[in-house]
Amino acid sequence: MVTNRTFTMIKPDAVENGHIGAILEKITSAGFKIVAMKYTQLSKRDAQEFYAIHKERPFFGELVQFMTRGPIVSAILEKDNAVEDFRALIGATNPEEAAEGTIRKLFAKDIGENAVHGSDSDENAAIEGAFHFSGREIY
Ligand code: RTP
Ligand code: MG
Repeated sequence: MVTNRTFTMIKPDAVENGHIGAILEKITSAGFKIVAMKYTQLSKRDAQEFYAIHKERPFFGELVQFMTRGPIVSAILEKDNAVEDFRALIGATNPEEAAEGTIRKLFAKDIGENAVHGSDSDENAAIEGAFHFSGREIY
C-alpha cells in the first residue's frame, strides 16, 4: 500500500506565480492519481518539524521562512513506483540542473524556491503524508 504512494507540496513560490493548475496537470498527465489534497499554509513550527532533517544546514532558516510565507497545496499521490517516478517528474533540486520538461525546469526560480517537494523514500512518503493528512482525508 505505502510503497505506491508519494507526498508532494506545491511550494509558496509556485502558488504565488499562479502555477497550481499547470503543475497538477503535469502530475495527473504523468499517471499519478491524487488520493488526498489540501490548500493550506505551514506554521513556522510545522515547517521546522517537516524539514527537521535539514536543521543543521546553512539554508534551514531561509527554507523555513520560504515555506511559511504563503499558502501551499499538499497532496498524496498514487502510482506504481511513485517515489522514484515523481522525483524524475520534478527534476533536480536546482532547476539549472533539472532535465528539460521537468516541473522544476519549467516552474522553479532557483535551488531554494524550487516550486515543488517530492518525498525521497517510501518511508518518508508515509511519514510526510501522515504529517499532513488524517486517515479520513485520504481516498
Ligand atoms: P524537497 O525535499 O523539497 O523535495 O527537495 P529536494 O529533496 O530536492 O532537496 P533537499 O536537499 O531535501 O532540500 C530541501 C529543500 O531545501 C531548499 N534548499 N535550499 N539554498 C540552498 O542551497 C538550498 N538547498 C536546498 C530547497 O527548497 C529544497 O527543495
Ligand atoms: Mg528532500
